[in-house]
Amino acid sequence: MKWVLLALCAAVTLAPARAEDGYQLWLRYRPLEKQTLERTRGTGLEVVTAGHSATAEVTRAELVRGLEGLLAHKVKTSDHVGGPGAVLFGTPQDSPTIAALNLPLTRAGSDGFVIKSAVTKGRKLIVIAGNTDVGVLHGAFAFLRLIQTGRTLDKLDIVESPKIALRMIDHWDNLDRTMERGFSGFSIFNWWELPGHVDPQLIDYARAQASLGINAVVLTNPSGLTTAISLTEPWLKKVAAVADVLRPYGIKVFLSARFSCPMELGGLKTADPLDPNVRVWWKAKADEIYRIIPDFGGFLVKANSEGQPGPQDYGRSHADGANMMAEALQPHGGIVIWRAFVYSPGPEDRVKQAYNEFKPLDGQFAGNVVIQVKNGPLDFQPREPFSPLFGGLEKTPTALELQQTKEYLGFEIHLVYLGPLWQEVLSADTFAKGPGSTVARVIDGEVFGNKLSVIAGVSNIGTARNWSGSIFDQANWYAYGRLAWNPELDAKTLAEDWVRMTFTGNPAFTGPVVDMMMGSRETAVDYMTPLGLAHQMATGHHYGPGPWVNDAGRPDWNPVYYNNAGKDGIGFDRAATGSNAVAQYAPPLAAIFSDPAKTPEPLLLWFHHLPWDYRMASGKTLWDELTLHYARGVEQVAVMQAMWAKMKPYVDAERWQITADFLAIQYGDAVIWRDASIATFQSLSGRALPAGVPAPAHDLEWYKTQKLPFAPGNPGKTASPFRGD
Ligand code: GCW
Repeated sequence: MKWVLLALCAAVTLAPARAEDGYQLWLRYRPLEKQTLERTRGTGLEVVTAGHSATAEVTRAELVRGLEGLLAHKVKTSDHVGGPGAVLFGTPQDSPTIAALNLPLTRAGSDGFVIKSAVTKGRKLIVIAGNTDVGVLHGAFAFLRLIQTGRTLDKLDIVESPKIALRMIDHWDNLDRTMERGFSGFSIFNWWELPGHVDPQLIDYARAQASLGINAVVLTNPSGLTTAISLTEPWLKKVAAVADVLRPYGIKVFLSARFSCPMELGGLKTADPLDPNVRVWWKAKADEIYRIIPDFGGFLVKANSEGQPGPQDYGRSHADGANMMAEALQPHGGIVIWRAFVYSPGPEDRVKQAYNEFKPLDGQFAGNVVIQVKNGPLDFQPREPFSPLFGGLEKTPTALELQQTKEYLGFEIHLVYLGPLWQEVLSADTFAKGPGSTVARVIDGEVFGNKLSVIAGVSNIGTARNWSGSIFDQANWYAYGRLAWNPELDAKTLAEDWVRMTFTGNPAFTGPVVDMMMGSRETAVDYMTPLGLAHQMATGHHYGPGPWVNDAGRPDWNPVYYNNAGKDGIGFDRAATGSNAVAQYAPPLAAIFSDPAKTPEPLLLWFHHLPWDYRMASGKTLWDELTLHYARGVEQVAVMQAMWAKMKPYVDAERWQITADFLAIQYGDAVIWRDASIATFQSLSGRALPAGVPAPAHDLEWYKTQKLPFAPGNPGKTASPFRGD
């Protein structure tokens, strides 16, 4: 018995404590496959630096860790090139060897890098250089990525610098560690233990962010009292401890700030931005913050939006409010990121409201204010046109806000790769200054010559072992970060890189999996909101469908408001005959969007209310096309499942299983989306279903009675017809 027990213990200790659970993200550094390894022979034998900063130290550690893992050999470290096959990294200030190479460092800017194959004193080496230590760190991660993705390491000659200055991740994390719209556990910021103890996970977090070139994070939710409490001294000390961990990785911290802080924290009777005492309070607060965190980035502000306090409470404008905070931060070099996500009850089409509020203020904002705009004018839908504030604001820099956490795309459960959605937005032409004025070129400052350029992604990161709630949601974090660095990158290339780094480079795996990822967004659009429909999610938690929900009596927004379906047809008329939202776009686009025959079909019902028998490009009726889209969405999830089943031999058991399980849930959810939507619209259209579209499993009344009383991220919000009752 004793021996059996001992043998069992030995077996347990020999087996890795956890197999692949996703914790390593895309930084697994597993040995390269044999053939690729052969090609790298003689490379990366030694890591050399002359730099001694904290950033140089983490760069060295990462290079050693990466090269030892990938190349499966021991790596020496040194402060001078000792033999062939070295990787030398640093700035020209620290390294005379680098200075002597005359590298094109002016093109690398402050955050970018040069990677070059070189020869010094007859020895071949690879040089990773930058103008700053952080630029070099970005170069080191890019170099490791080249190896991880099987690129050849001969004759390297790469110069990169990011197109956007501030590449941010915004956490919607509360101080009690719940996360608004978070589906990956709890906040990774353990405020209770900070500043006394820093969880080592925070270092891995910083590594992952730096590997993408992320250089700023907002630690806190822009809604609720978190935005006041986090600005008190004890919390600022906790924030300082986080900032200390992130600093060597080139990442600055920002906080969300509540507009009414002078009242809640300062005991003032008002937060009126033109009141001198209020202005003094903010200045003193900014001084205090910078005493505790000298390189603090600034504030993210959600004001007069969804019940948050703001300048309009005092009859003042967004510009009055933003400028007052900007004035307090300005002496310290801080900025204000003011969100344009505003809408209020009333007769005006919700998607027009942000433009209506902000366009007249263009030109009134201080130089250190950026207006942060969600990609679409509504709210992170599976598909929307881009917000007309991009290109609409000409004198104020606009930041693009994207959402990684899939609030409206099936949470962590549904496999939806968002690269194609973001690429669609970034490459959309605003025509603001003629053709080619893409959203990407507006936000990187090129179109209007803005000094500040910002992109922000709402985080999907949490305490889940796999960080993002599912393995494939890591791809959304990854793709966002890479696009933030270069918004012109291609979503498919990013998917390929991610798959190779996260799983394997075996083409039998990468080919089908990348195809699955690339189609997954359109699949979700098909079973949730095809042909330009939007916000058909049940009010509150946003997971399941509720296309019949009208919430009569609420001056609010609900699925029926958006689908506008009736006996006569379906869709929201935003042409001149309706809300005329089309007029917020530049004339060439307004002309396209005004005409149903010219409007791209994926946006048709966003801009037009059309009869059920309207003829589509295919020659089929709108009704037939709509139902066929729902059916196709479900079919495609089945295709994804079947493909993933075949991938089992290439993936470790744990990561394969969670993905297979989630795909099975997604299939069931997609069926409900299809059937509940078809049952709703068929009750209005009275049309028969075309061949190939199955009849809903239940009648509409059944779907209406299904409830899910609790949805993660929004405890207490009710009414979904999903996954039991
Ligand atoms: O998408 C909506 C979410 C809210 C969120 C809001 C916003 C932070 O449902 O949970 O609040 O947007 O962006 O401010």
